Amino acid sequence: MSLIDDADAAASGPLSESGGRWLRVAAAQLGGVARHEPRSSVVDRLIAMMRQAASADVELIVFPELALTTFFPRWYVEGEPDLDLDWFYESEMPGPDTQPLFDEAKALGIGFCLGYAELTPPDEDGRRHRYNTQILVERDGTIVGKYRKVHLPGHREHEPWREFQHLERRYFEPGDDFPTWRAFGGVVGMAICNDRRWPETYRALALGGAELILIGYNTPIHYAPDPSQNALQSFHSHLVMQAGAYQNGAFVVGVAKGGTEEGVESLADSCIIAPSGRIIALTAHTGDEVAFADIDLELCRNYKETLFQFDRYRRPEAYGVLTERRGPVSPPPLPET
Ligand code: CDT
Repeated sequence: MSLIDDADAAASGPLSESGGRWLRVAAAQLGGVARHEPRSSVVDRLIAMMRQAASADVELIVFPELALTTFFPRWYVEGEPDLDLDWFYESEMPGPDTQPLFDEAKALGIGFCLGYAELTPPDEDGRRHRYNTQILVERDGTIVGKYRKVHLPGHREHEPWREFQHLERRYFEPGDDFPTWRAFGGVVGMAICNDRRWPETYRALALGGAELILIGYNTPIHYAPDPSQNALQSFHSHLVMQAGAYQNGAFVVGVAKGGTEEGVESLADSCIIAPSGRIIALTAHTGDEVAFADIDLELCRNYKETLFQFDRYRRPEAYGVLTERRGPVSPPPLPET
């Protein structure tokens, strides 16, 4: 009787050489966006970086989470009478303000990934829904993928003890899947900010074949529930994305809205990570900046077909607990002696 399964029966040996699937990809980090900065001004900044990237023959440029506006979940609207919440959402994509970005991308032949706040048309019950969304746009200007943030961090109610709010759980509904798409010569998936801290994100995407994972983020340096983490923000951000890349044999592009925005200092350190887990491009400053790298998507096979050959080595039958419950259940306490 064999204790191994079918995947083991396949012949194994060193990976054979094959031609590369090269892509030049850029992380387009944004500095702060002011609360009243018009969309047209932000779109001009995005277009400037797009042109810079295109002049270096970049084929895909990745912008951050909620790239079109300031990070508005830092305000509780009822406490901010002149804050029109709906102003921060896009009800069409492209819309009149974002069409120039699509036009420029098509003219330059460059694809892009963009995060924004989405307000849907009314559903059959007349309800409009709000998501923290990211889209993937091919080099011909067509939207090939849309992802809605699954892990919404922060809180729902006003918490005045904080220096600033993090009300994503009030202003957005969560997405509920991690789709992947064939685009840019490979298989691409997306995630948004807090998603990058959860190993399930990368694993779900990799089970959809993801070779390239695009992640925009807004990470305040100050973490109110535990400020001892403030000094570790950059380390933690790189730690999780490097682990996600390596453990899933994928490239990861992590892109910040960094710098100081409305008085809140945010992490920069945007980067491109290889399936080895190593950072191969990194921004040097905290403002608008393009960092790019040449990536060979074939390199994913070095990991996906060896150490992390999922269909050979994973044990989903032993992982039932991962989807059975959300929180931990520890063994019962030891009896008092
Ligand atoms: N945007 C976002 O998800 N930011 C969170 C901040 C920490 S939770 C308050 C992050 O994980 O970076």
